[in-house]
Amino acid sequence: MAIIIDGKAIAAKVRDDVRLRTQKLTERGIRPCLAVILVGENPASVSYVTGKEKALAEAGMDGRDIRLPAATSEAELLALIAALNADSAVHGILVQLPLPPHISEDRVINAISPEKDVDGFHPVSVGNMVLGRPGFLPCTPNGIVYLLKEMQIKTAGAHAVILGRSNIVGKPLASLLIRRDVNATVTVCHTGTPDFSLYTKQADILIAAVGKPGLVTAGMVKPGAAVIDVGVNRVPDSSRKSGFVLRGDVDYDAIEKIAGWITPVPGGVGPMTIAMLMRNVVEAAETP
Ligand code: L34
Repeated sequence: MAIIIDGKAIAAKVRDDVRLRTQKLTERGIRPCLAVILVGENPASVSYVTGKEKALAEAGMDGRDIRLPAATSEAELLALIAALNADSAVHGILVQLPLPPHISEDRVINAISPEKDVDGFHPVSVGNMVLGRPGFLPCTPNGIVYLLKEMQIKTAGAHAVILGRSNIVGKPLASLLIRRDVNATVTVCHTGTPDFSLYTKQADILIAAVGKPGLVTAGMVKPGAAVIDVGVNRVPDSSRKSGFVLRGDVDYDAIEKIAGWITPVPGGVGPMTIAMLMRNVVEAAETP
Protein backbone atom coordinates (compact mmCIF):
# COMPACT_ATOMS: atom_id res chain seq x y z
CA MET A 1 0.00 0.00 0.00
CA ALA A 2 1.28 3.42 -0.98
CA ILE A 3 2.11 6.18 1.48
CA ILE A 4 -0.49 8.88 0.93
CA ILE A 5 1.06 12.31 0.38
CA ASP A 6 -1.12 14.66 2.41
CA GLY A 7 -0.86 17.84 0.35
CA LYS A 8 -3.43 19.59 2.49
CA ALA A 9 -1.39 19.08 5.69
CA ILE A 10 1.91 20.02 4.04
CA ALA A 11 0.29 23.11 2.51
CA ALA A 12 -1.04 24.09 5.95
CA LYS A 13 2.52 24.10 7.36
CA VAL A 14 3.74 26.29 4.50
CA ARG A 15 0.83 28.65 5.08
CA ASP A 16 1.64 28.86 8.82
CA ASP A 17 5.11 30.05 7.91
CA VAL A 18 3.65 32.58 5.45
CA ARG A 19 1.37 33.89 8.21
CA LEU A 20 4.36 34.54 10.52
CA ARG A 21 6.29 36.30 7.76
CA THR A 22 3.18 38.39 7.01
CA GLN A 23 2.92 39.36 10.69
CA LYS A 24 6.52 40.60 10.69
CA LEU A 25 5.90 42.68 7.56
CA THR A 26 2.68 44.10 8.96
CA GLU A 27 4.57 45.20 12.11
CA ARG A 28 6.84 47.16 9.76
CA GLY A 29 3.81 48.74 8.12
CA ILE A 30 3.80 46.57 4.97
CA ARG A 31 0.66 44.57 4.26
CA PRO A 32 1.29 41.98 1.53
CA CYS A 33 -1.31 42.39 -1.20
CA LEU A 34 -2.26 40.17 -4.13
CA ALA A 35 -4.62 41.33 -6.85
CA VAL A 36 -6.56 38.33 -8.17
CA ILE A 37 -8.35 38.89 -11.47
CA LEU A 38 -11.00 36.50 -12.70
CA VAL A 39 -12.65 37.14 -16.06
CA GLY A 40 -15.92 35.27 -16.52
CA GLU A 41 -17.48 32.58 -14.37
CA ASN A 42 -15.86 29.27 -15.26
CA PRO A 43 -17.01 27.20 -12.25
CA ALA A 44 -13.63 25.53 -11.65
CA SER A 45 -11.86 28.91 -11.86
CA VAL A 46 -14.35 30.43 -9.43
CA SER A 47 -13.57 27.62 -6.98
CA TYR A 48 -9.77 28.05 -7.29
CA VAL A 49 -9.92 31.84 -7.03
CA THR A 50 -12.15 31.58 -3.97
CA GLY A 51 -9.58 29.22 -2.44
CA LYS A 52 -6.85 31.78 -3.08
CA GLU A 53 -8.87 34.62 -1.54
CA LYS A 54 -9.50 32.51 1.56
CA ALA A 55 -5.82 31.65 1.89
CA LEU A 56 -4.88 35.34 1.61
CA ALA A 57 -7.30 36.26 4.39
CA GLU A 58 -6.07 33.43 6.63
CA ALA A 59 -2.47 34.57 6.18
CA GLY A 60 -3.41 38.13 7.13
CA MET A 61 -2.69 39.38 3.64
CA ASP A 62 -4.73 41.78 1.57
CA GLY A 63 -6.63 40.40 -1.42
CA ARG A 64 -7.96 42.62 -4.18
CA ASP A 65 -10.70 40.39 -5.49
CA ILE A 66 -11.37 41.63 -9.03
CA ARG A 67 -14.15 39.77 -10.85
CA LEU A 68 -14.88 40.93 -14.38
CA PRO A 69 -17.63 39.91 -16.80
CA ALA A 70 -16.76 37.44 -19.57
CA ALA A 71 -17.34 40.21 -22.14
CA THR A 72 -14.48 42.35 -20.76
CA SER A 73 -12.26 43.49 -23.62
CA GLU A 74 -8.56 42.74 -23.82
CA ALA A 75 -7.84 46.50 -23.79
CA GLU A 76 -9.78 46.92 -20.53
CA LEU A 77 -7.89 44.06 -18.92
CA LEU A 78 -4.52 45.41 -20.10
CA ALA A 79 -5.40 48.86 -18.72
CA LEU A 80 -6.29 47.32 -15.36
CA ILE A 81 -2.98 45.44 -15.26
CA ALA A 82 -1.09 48.64 -16.09
CA ALA A 83 -2.81 50.40 -13.16
CA LEU A 84 -1.96 47.51 -10.80
CA ASN A 85 1.67 47.48 -12.02
CA ALA A 86 1.90 51.16 -11.04
CA ASP A 87 0.17 50.69 -7.66
CA SER A 88 2.87 50.37 -4.97
CA ALA A 89 0.38 48.85 -2.48
CA VAL A 90 0.00 45.81 -4.77
CA HIS A 91 2.82 43.27 -4.50
CA GLY A 92 1.48 40.55 -6.77
CA ILE A 93 -0.86 40.29 -9.77
CA LEU A 94 -2.57 37.05 -10.77
CA VAL A 95 -4.86 36.67 -13.78
CA GLN A 96 -6.63 33.33 -13.45
CA LEU A 97 -6.40 31.18 -16.60
CA PRO A 98 -8.02 30.20 -18.88
CA LEU A 99 -9.21 33.54 -20.25
CA PRO A 100 -12.20 33.88 -22.61
CA PRO A 101 -11.17 33.12 -26.22
CA HIS A 102 -11.32 36.77 -27.38
CA ILE A 103 -8.46 37.70 -25.00
CA SER A 104 -4.85 36.78 -25.78
CA GLU A 105 -3.32 35.04 -22.76
CA ASP A 106 0.16 35.81 -24.10
CA ARG A 107 -0.47 39.54 -24.31
CA VAL A 108 -2.01 39.57 -20.83
CA ILE A 109 0.85 37.62 -19.22
CA ASN A 110 3.39 39.85 -20.99
CA ALA A 111 1.71 42.93 -19.51
CA ILE A 112 2.29 41.87 -15.89
CA SER A 113 5.43 43.39 -14.38
CA PRO A 114 7.91 40.53 -13.69
CA GLU A 115 8.40 41.97 -10.16
CA LYS A 116 4.71 41.24 -9.49
CA ASP A 117 4.47 38.00 -11.47
CA VAL A 118 3.80 35.69 -8.51
CA ASP A 119 2.44 33.01 -10.91
CA GLY A 120 5.86 32.79 -12.57
CA PHE A 121 4.25 32.79 -16.02
CA HIS A 122 5.92 35.87 -17.55
CA PRO A 123 8.63 35.05 -20.13
CA VAL A 124 11.19 36.82 -17.89
CA SER A 125 10.22 34.58 -14.95
CA VAL A 126 10.33 31.48 -17.16
CA GLY A 127 13.74 32.49 -18.49
CA ASN A 128 15.11 33.07 -14.99
CA MET A 129 13.75 29.70 -13.86
CA VAL A 130 15.34 27.82 -16.76
CA LEU A 131 18.66 29.60 -16.18
CA GLY A 132 18.52 28.94 -12.42
CA ARG A 133 18.48 32.64 -11.58
CA PRO A 134 16.38 34.23 -8.81
CA GLY A 135 12.75 34.88 -9.68
CA PHE A 136 9.25 33.63 -8.97
CA LEU A 137 8.76 29.90 -9.56
CA PRO A 138 5.42 28.68 -10.93
CA CYS A 139 3.21 27.48 -8.09
CA THR A 140 2.09 24.00 -9.18
CA PRO A 141 5.53 22.71 -10.29
CA ASN A 142 7.17 24.29 -7.24
CA GLY A 143 4.54 22.68 -5.01
CA ILE A 144 5.24 19.26 -6.55
CA VAL A 145 9.00 19.57 -5.91
CA TYR A 146 8.19 20.70 -2.36
CA LEU A 147 6.05 17.57 -1.80
CA LEU A 148 8.83 15.28 -3.06
CA LYS A 149 11.36 16.91 -0.72
CA GLU A 150 9.02 16.95 2.25
CA MET A 151 8.25 13.22 1.79
CA GLN A 152 12.00 12.52 1.38
CA ILE A 153 11.39 10.85 -1.96
CA LYS A 154 14.76 10.34 -3.62
CA THR A 155 14.97 12.56 -6.70
CA ALA A 156 18.73 12.53 -7.38
CA GLY A 157 19.35 9.98 -10.11
CA ALA A 158 15.64 9.12 -10.25
CA HIS A 159 13.81 8.86 -13.55
CA ALA A 160 10.89 11.29 -13.52
CA VAL A 161 8.28 10.88 -16.25
CA ILE A 162 5.91 13.78 -16.85
CA LEU A 163 2.67 13.34 -18.79
CA GLY A 164 1.70 16.66 -20.35
CA ARG A 165 3.66 19.63 -21.70
CA SER A 166 1.52 22.58 -20.65
CA ASN A 167 3.10 25.97 -19.93
CA ILE A 168 1.61 25.84 -16.39
CA VAL A 169 2.81 22.37 -15.34
CA GLY A 170 4.66 20.03 -17.71
CA LYS A 171 7.23 22.39 -19.23
CA PRO A 172 8.24 24.27 -16.06
CA LEU A 173 8.23 21.07 -13.97
CA ALA A 174 10.70 19.42 -16.36
CA SER A 175 12.95 22.43 -15.89
CA LEU A 176 12.76 22.32 -12.07
CA LEU A 177 13.35 18.56 -11.87
CA ILE A 178 16.64 18.79 -13.79
CA ARG A 179 18.06 21.48 -11.51
CA ARG A 180 21.15 20.29 -9.64
CA ASP A 181 19.46 20.39 -6.24
CA VAL A 182 16.78 17.96 -7.52
CA ASN A 183 18.93 16.10 -10.06
CA ALA A 184 16.29 13.88 -11.66
CA THR A 185 16.47 12.54 -15.21
CA VAL A 186 13.32 13.69 -16.97
CA THR A 187 11.16 12.31 -19.76
CA VAL A 188 8.23 14.41 -20.99
CA CYS A 189 5.40 12.55 -22.76
CA HIS A 190 2.74 14.41 -24.72
CA THR A 191 0.12 13.95 -27.43
CA GLY A 192 2.92 13.23 -29.92
CA THR A 193 4.19 10.27 -27.87
CA PRO A 194 2.99 7.05 -29.57
CA ASP A 195 2.84 4.83 -26.45
CA PHE A 196 3.49 6.68 -23.20
CA SER A 197 3.18 3.49 -21.11
CA LEU A 198 6.63 2.46 -22.39
CA TYR A 199 8.02 5.38 -20.38
CA THR A 200 5.70 5.41 -17.39
CA LYS A 201 6.59 1.78 -16.57
CA GLN A 202 10.19 2.92 -16.05
CA ALA A 203 9.33 5.93 -13.92
CA ASP A 204 10.56 6.19 -10.33
CA ILE A 205 8.49 9.36 -10.14
CA LEU A 206 5.42 9.68 -12.36
CA ILE A 207 3.62 12.98 -12.70
CA ALA A 208 0.30 13.08 -14.55
CA ALA A 209 -0.79 16.54 -15.73
CA VAL A 210 -3.06 15.85 -18.67
CA GLY A 211 -6.64 16.52 -17.56
CA LYS A 212 -8.08 13.12 -18.47
CA PRO A 213 -9.78 11.30 -15.57
CA GLY A 214 -8.31 7.87 -14.86
CA LEU A 215 -5.87 8.01 -17.81
CA VAL A 216 -3.08 6.33 -15.84
CA THR A 217 -3.93 2.73 -14.95
CA ALA A 218 -2.11 0.29 -12.64
CA GLY A 219 -0.39 -1.58 -15.48
CA MET A 220 1.43 1.63 -16.48
CA VAL A 221 3.07 2.11 -13.08
CA LYS A 222 6.30 0.60 -11.74
CA PRO A 223 5.70 -0.94 -8.28
CA GLY A 224 7.05 1.36 -5.57
CA ALA A 225 7.00 4.50 -7.74
CA ALA A 226 5.95 7.92 -6.45
CA VAL A 227 2.78 8.93 -8.33
CA ILE A 228 1.86 12.62 -8.40
CA ASP A 229 -1.60 13.38 -9.75
CA VAL A 230 -2.06 16.94 -10.99
CA GLY A 231 -5.44 16.32 -12.65
CA VAL A 232 -8.50 17.98 -11.10
CA ASN A 233 -11.30 16.70 -13.35
CA ARG A 234 -14.98 17.31 -12.68
CA VAL A 235 -16.75 14.07 -13.55
CA PRO A 236 -20.58 14.22 -13.65
CA ASP A 237 -22.15 12.38 -10.68
CA SER A 238 -25.90 12.75 -10.15
CA SER A 239 -25.67 11.28 -6.63
CA ARG A 240 -23.74 14.37 -5.47
CA LYS A 241 -25.34 17.64 -4.50
CA SER A 242 -22.81 19.50 -6.67
CA GLY A 243 -23.61 17.23 -9.64
CA PHE A 244 -19.96 16.18 -10.05
CA VAL A 245 -17.11 14.37 -8.35
CA LEU A 246 -13.43 15.40 -8.51
CA ARG A 247 -11.19 12.80 -10.12
CA GLY A 248 -7.51 12.86 -10.90
CA ASP A 249 -5.69 11.69 -14.02
CA VAL A 250 -4.74 8.55 -12.10
CA ASP A 251 -6.79 5.44 -11.26
CA TYR A 252 -6.24 6.02 -7.54
CA ASP A 253 -7.88 2.89 -6.09
CA ALA A 254 -5.82 0.49 -8.21
CA ILE A 255 -2.52 2.41 -8.15
CA GLU A 256 -2.60 3.04 -4.41
CA LYS A 257 -2.09 -0.73 -4.01
CA ILE A 258 1.18 -0.84 -5.96
CA ALA A 259 2.76 2.62 -5.77
CA GLY A 260 5.25 3.67 -3.10
CA TRP A 261 3.65 7.09 -2.66
CA ILE A 262 0.55 8.70 -4.14
CA THR A 263 -1.18 12.10 -3.99
CA PRO A 264 -4.97 12.09 -3.55
CA VAL A 265 -7.40 14.29 -5.50
CA PRO A 266 -8.61 16.44 -3.88
CA GLY A 267 -6.08 17.15 -1.13
CA GLY A 268 -2.83 16.53 -3.01
CA VAL A 269 -1.25 18.95 -5.46
CA GLY A 270 -4.12 21.50 -5.53
CA PRO A 271 -3.59 22.84 -1.99
CA MET A 272 0.17 23.08 -2.66
CA THR A 273 -0.49 25.35 -5.66
CA ILE A 274 -2.23 27.79 -3.34
CA ALA A 275 0.41 27.49 -0.60
CA MET A 276 3.26 28.22 -3.04
CA LEU A 277 1.32 31.21 -4.36
CA MET A 278 1.05 32.58 -0.81
CA ARG A 279 4.80 32.14 -0.39
CA ASN A 280 5.49 34.04 -3.61
CA VAL A 281 3.24 36.90 -2.49
CA VAL A 282 4.92 37.30 0.90
CA GLU A 283 8.29 37.12 -0.84
CA ALA A 284 7.21 39.85 -3.26
CA ALA A 285 6.22 42.01 -0.31
CA GLU A 286 9.53 41.32 1.48
CA THR A 287 11.52 42.38 -1.58
CA PRO A 288 12.44 46.07 -1.30
N1 L34 B 1 -3.06 32.26 -13.42
N2 L34 B 1 -4.25 30.29 -13.55
C1 L34 B 1 -3.29 31.02 -12.97
N3 L34 B 1 -2.54 30.55 -11.94
C2 L34 B 1 -2.75 29.30 -11.47
O1 L34 B 1 -1.97 28.82 -10.49
C3 L34 B 1 -3.76 28.52 -12.03
N4 L34 B 1 -4.08 27.27 -11.56
C4 L34 B 1 -4.48 26.23 -12.50
C5 L34 B 1 -5.59 26.83 -13.38
N5 L34 B 1 -5.38 28.23 -13.74
C6 L34 B 1 -4.48 29.03 -13.11
C7 L34 B 1 -4.66 27.03 -10.36
O2 L34 B 1 -4.77 27.88 -9.50
C8 L34 B 1 -4.97 25.13 -11.57
N6 L34 B 1 -5.10 25.76 -10.28
C9 L34 B 1 -5.64 25.14 -9.13
C10 L34 B 1 -5.66 25.77 -7.89
C11 L34 B 1 -6.19 25.15 -6.78
C12 L34 B 1 -6.71 23.90 -6.87
C13 L34 B 1 -6.70 23.25 -8.09
C14 L34 B 1 -6.16 23.86 -9.21
C15 L34 B 1 -7.30 23.29 -5.66
O3 L34 B 1 -7.38 23.91 -4.62
N7 L34 B 1 -7.78 22.04 -5.76
C16 L34 B 1 -8.43 21.36 -4.64
C17 L34 B 1 -9.88 21.09 -4.97
C18 L34 B 1 -10.61 22.35 -5.31
C19 L34 B 1 -12.07 22.13 -5.65
O4 L34 B 1 -12.76 21.55 -4.80
O5 L34 B 1 -12.50 22.54 -6.72
C20 L34 B 1 -7.68 20.07 -4.39
O6 L34 B 1 -7.72 19.61 -3.25
O7 L34 B 1 -7.11 19.54 -5.33
